[in-house]
Amino acid sequence: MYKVLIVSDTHGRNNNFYLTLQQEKDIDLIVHCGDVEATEDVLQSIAECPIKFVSGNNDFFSNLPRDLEFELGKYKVWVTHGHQYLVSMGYQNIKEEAIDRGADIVMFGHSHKPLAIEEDGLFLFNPGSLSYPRQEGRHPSYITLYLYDDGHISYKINYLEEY
Ligand SMILES: [Mn+2]
Repeated sequence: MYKVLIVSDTHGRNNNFYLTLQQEKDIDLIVHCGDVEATEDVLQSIAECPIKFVSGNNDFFSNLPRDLEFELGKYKVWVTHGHQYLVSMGYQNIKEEAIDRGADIVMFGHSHKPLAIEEDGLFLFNPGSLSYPRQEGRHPSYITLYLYDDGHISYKINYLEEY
């Protein structure tokens, strides 16, 4: 089994990322969907596995890539922050672009509201924000994604209860 932690929109406030790693063990890969605010070295120093980053709309002067594509088992993953696809208004634009790119999974952030759905053969994952959640209840959120040996995946939106 391969475990992926998806986080986003930490905005330089990294305590909840630390708390997340306290409660999630055996992570193989972390994906950060942007708005890192120049603390990628701090985040990487806390983690014991590689972190893939993309830049967000608040990552001024950042050298992080705007988009990333990689393979996760049989799945093609596309990661982007999401502001260029107006994800705060809905996920139709980013869904269409993901399908055009031939992606099986799109990971994004920006809205600070978690989402994990499968539609028309595409998985859409937005972990929400660990620092400034905006969904009802406003608990910091992240997604855990598991790739099993038989090739299928499962996923879950998780919330920090104490932070
Ligand atoms: Mn943000």
